[in-house]
Amino acid sequence: MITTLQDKQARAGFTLVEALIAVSFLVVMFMAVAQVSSRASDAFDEGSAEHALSTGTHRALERLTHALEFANGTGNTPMYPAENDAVTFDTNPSFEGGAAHWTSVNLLAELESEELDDGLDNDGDGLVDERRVVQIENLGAPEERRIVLASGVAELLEGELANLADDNGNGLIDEAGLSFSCEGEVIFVRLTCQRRDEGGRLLVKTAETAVRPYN
Ligand SMILES: [Ca+2]
Ligand SMILES: [Ca+2]
Ligand SMILES: [Ca+2]
Ligand SMILES: [Ca+2]
Repeated sequence: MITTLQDKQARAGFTLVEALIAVSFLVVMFMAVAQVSSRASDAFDEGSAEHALSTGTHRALERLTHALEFANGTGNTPMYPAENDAVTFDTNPSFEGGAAHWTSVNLLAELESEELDDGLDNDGDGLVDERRVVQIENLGAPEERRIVLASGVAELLEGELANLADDNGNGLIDEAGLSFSCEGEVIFVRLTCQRRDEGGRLLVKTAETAVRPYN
């Protein structure tokens, strides 16, 4: 078979077109893969931020519950206001020297260290006037101990506005992001925590539990 110069040129031209198509196809494929994996990693970031928030909120509530379980009514008078954002009680007596020594415990929410109660995000974490939950043992004594149980705690419980009305329909008016209430010997604890995900979206998690102290 005789191949003319024209044929050779045509074949070479066709090969070049093929190569261009193949390269374009590869570029498109690569971009599609990159986009999918970027979307997947966004979803993963979002999912892991939500998971961390949920885990942190439940863990904090568990630790609050655990502290309250050992609250003792036979030490100093326990203070369980009907509705409040803080509780104080005595726990863990030691009997050194024959007399009972109690550990006083305060459970409360306070502003995070760089945050002011001014409607602004002072510490630049994307949350406004956020609190942290602290367990303070022996407040004011030399052996005072502070344990942070949760951070990013909302000023008000989820769904609540500061308007003297019960916006979230739980029977409490303008309750705080950490809220306690009592019914008989049962203490109800509610907690709303927040954080921003990688994309800046506000994530909110609320958990609630009830506890009856042993004593
Ligand atoms: Ca803040
Ligand atoms: Ca602030
Ligand atoms: Ca309410
Ligand atoms: Ca309200």
